[in-house]
Amino acid sequence: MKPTVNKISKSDLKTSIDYHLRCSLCKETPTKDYRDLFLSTAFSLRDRMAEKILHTEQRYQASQTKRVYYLSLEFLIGRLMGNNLHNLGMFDVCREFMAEAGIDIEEVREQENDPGLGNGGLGRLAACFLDSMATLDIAGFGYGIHYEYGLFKQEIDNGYQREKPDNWLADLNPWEFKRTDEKCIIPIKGRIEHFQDRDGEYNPMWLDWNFIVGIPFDIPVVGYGGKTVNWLRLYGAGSSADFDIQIFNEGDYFRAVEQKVESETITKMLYPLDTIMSGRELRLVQEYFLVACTLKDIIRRYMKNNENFDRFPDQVAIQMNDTHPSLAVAELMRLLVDEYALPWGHAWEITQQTLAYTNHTVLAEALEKWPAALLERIIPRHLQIIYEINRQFLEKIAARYPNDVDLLQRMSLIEEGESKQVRMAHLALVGSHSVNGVSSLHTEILKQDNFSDFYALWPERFVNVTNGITQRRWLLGANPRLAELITDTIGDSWITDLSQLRRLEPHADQTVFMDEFRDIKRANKEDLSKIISDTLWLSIDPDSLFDIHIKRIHEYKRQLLKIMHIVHEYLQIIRGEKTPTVAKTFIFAGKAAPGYWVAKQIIKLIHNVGQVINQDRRVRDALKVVFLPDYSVSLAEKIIPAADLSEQISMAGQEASGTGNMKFMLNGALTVGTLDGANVEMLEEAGADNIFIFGLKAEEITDMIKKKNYHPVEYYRLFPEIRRVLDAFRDNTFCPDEQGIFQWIYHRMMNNEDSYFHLPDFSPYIQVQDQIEAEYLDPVNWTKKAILNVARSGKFSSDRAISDYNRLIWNKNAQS
Ligand code: 26V
Repeated sequence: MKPTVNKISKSDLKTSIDYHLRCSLCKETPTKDYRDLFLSTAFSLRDRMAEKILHTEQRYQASQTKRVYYLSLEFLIGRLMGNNLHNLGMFDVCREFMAEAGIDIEEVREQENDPGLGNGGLGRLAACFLDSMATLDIAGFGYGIHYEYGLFKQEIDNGYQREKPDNWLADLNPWEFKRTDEKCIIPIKGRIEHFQDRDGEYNPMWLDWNFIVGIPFDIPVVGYGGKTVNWLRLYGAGSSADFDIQIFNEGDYFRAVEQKVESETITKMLYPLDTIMSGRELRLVQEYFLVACTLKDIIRRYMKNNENFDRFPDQVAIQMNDTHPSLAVAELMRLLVDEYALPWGHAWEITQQTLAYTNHTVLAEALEKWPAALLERIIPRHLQIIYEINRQFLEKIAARYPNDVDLLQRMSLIEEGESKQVRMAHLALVGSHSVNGVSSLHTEILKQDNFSDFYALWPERFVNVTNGITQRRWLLGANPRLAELITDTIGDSWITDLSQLRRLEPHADQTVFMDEFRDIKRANKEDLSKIISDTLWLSIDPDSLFDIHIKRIHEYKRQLLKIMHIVHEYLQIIRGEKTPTVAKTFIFAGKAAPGYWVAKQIIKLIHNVGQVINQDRRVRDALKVVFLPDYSVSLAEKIIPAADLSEQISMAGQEASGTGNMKFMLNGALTVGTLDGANVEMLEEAGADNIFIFGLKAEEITDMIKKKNYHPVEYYRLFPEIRRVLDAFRDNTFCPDEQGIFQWIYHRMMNNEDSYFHLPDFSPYIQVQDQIEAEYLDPVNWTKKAILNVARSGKFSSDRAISDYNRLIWNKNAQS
């Protein structure tokens, strides 16, 4: 599909940009001010997208298309200018227009804030899915929160992470439409009055509630080719002017202002993934607020064409991105039963048929539970509904498996204990017709382990949809050199059908193609070296092997294993045990949750190891360690195209899928990884010769945990290379001026505490790294493998993932 629909001439674009410079920004034309140019270009694109939103809507209306609503507390959309230009088919025209005025479009793109409305993989996945739904012409819409402050900005001070607020809206956001006319009112708090209706049926009333106002902000989402423009609707919280006036009239000025401030606080900031969320009342309110605003909006739209709810599941699919929006189960039931007076059973059928749930993690500490007492205070009616859902559910279980009290306790939506807790995953599972994991390994683990009782009950509900990424952002946008080479070689159909990349395979051993491919990688590495030298004043050799570990800092992702390997290499070289054959640059980036002590220590460790190694003349030409601060989507776009080696070394069984792994593969890096998440499928696609797999498998680890036969101390005794690295942490080798700060690592291992299995995987990791070094010495062989990785990455397009959702979940009962 070629983006011909939108052909725009340079002079039309100029007219539009000039118009916005003068009329929207009140600035003189022409201008060389990058910020003004960014804003006026964005406004020009928004004009076009607004028109297309209306056309798209007319089409959806005419065909009565089923609509998909993707509910997520996070959308990590990244900068939009480049992506919108590409998808509208206007990138080249815009670049030329700017070039003629002596302006580099990249400088203009740099002006855009990168909205950090997500923590990591889950939020970025949601953004890739929006791009794919629009490109596939699916009526799919994102619903999320208009946080005033995104994820904190990371600064580094003496190697320590410092968090700074991310006030991304301080400047104008040119993409969004604020739709005050579509604001909604959401009830909260209050009490339940236990009434009976005329027939003597229980009919509770939710009374004396306060209310919050939800104000939608719509951001257009344009599909490639520009035919379809959907939108992402983000709700900001405000208070009602009418309500304020009432209190004002009562003469209580301060209470009126307090009420306003309290409401607006709800969407102030995104919560960073932290250890315990259940104490954070405001987070629960955010989850409820999103769900309540969204369902009101969905039903309002549905009711335009319908008189009752009979067609609701045929017209509406709601995907819950993890359990964060799982209160949708209770809220939809409340709306149907309390507000639209449907019988419970009918409402329940509709709810189940409409909702679907995606699980994104097996980490126990990440499974959401909320204290029942908190729910009772914030949303008393919902707690009642959850209890009723649970009562009916457990009744069925008891009938089917009599006398199994244990099972009832395990499956209950309520965890009994000192204080009752609501298990949100169980609520989502029971209230949906589908639950999916995000890679085949992850889905298997859900079936066999976390949700095995539910799998035994409803095997047909469990589906796998392996994650994917959009090639429009992660290749066409992020790696223009490689994109051009590919298009010159096989045409541009890969932009909307990534499986076409297979046609590169015959070129994988053709000298001319290989040389060009290698030159591109080298040019990308030069670009990244420049960024590193500009931000860190560190000079990097673009011919060194770029070995890259970028993602959230978490123990299960094992940045510590990577650092142990670096320390091992360093010690080997300075002790004369190894003559380095390949110069290596180790690049890290990632944020640690503000309350996660170990993760923050790991950042400090990376910096200190870097400081020692980068200053040591003995390894000057062999090793460099770099930590790029403030990881973000736009930084990832610059780092990934420059990678030779992609580190995906999580403890097996812990990384649900990973999506960074796919981005590296698509950009011609080789992967070193454990058999975890989607790495398993990357191995299947790439072939064992083209990926470096090492380490324990998920079931081996489970087995060791079950048998309690893993003792880190034994590894310390048995393996000199482990001993040496751990002793270096104990002996302050990397903190001569800050004595003792890394001893916790040594002590943990000596205490037999290594929950993430660093030590059993250490020797295999070193071995595979030695193999990698040897293979990198043969550039022809390496380049061939890199090309094969690109050629075989087609499965990992989010277009494939969205087609899977569409077929297996959103249209399960449809004929197509
Ligand atoms: C949540 C929490 C909460 C508190 C403690 C620490 C912690 C650590 C991780 C999480 C994960 C939240 C869900 C999530 O982001 N999962 C990621 O989803 C991606 C998209 O499916 C997937 O590729 C990643 O493997 C998965 O970690």
